[in-house]
Amino acid sequence: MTDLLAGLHPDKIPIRDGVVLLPGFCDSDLILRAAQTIVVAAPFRHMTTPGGRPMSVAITNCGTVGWVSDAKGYRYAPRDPLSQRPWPAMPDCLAQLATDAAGKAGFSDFHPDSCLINRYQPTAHMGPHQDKDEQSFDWPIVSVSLGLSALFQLYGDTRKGPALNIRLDDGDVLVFGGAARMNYHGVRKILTQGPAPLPDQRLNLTFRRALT
Ligand code: MD3
Ligand code: FE
Repeated sequence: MTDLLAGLHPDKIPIRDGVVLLPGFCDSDLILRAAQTIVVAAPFRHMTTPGGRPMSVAITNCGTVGWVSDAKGYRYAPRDPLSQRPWPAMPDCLAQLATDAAGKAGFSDFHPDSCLINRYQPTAHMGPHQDKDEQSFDWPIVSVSLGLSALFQLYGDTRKGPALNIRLDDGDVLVFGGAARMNYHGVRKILTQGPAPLPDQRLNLTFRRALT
């Protein structure tokens, strides 16, 4: 420990088996610039759930495949359904960030092939769910938070029972793998107090290995 106050600002917080929070791990200005180039090529859109309702969260993707939802269900697809073009490539700096964060959390050799970008306006939320559209659950998921803070909820193997509440702030990275990979989780609320580089929205980037 380099100084007496370092313990008050840990750079790695174990949350539970398989879940590690890396507070302020990323430079949000750099990630934001990379995200903006993606959004120019593949704009945010509100996808429709298989049940026919628009999601309150708007999304886009980069990488070899991107997560999509429509009347046919949830899946990863190689092309943007809006443009019929391949999703923008994942910038090397983003792939590197995900590999580095996973490594710091104890998951070596993570090489994402997909990044889902979620945009939350202050009234948006994401109900409790599992991420199970990937071909293998052996890889972790790396989540990067930018802009407004969120109240994130982590459940266990069911969406019943108590949730762990975690506030995710700008620049925070959360890594999920191993025993927690199939945990239910959701975004309860966007927190509009406090300064943020993005004053009126939250972006969340989740790096995934969708294909084997
Ligand atoms: C826990 N996104 O896109 S990221 C999602 O903040 C999603 O936008 C939320 O859940 C967001 O699917 C939460 C944190 C996260 C991502 C994947 C997980 C938590 C997870 C997979 C398993 C367990
Ligand atoms: Fe999820």
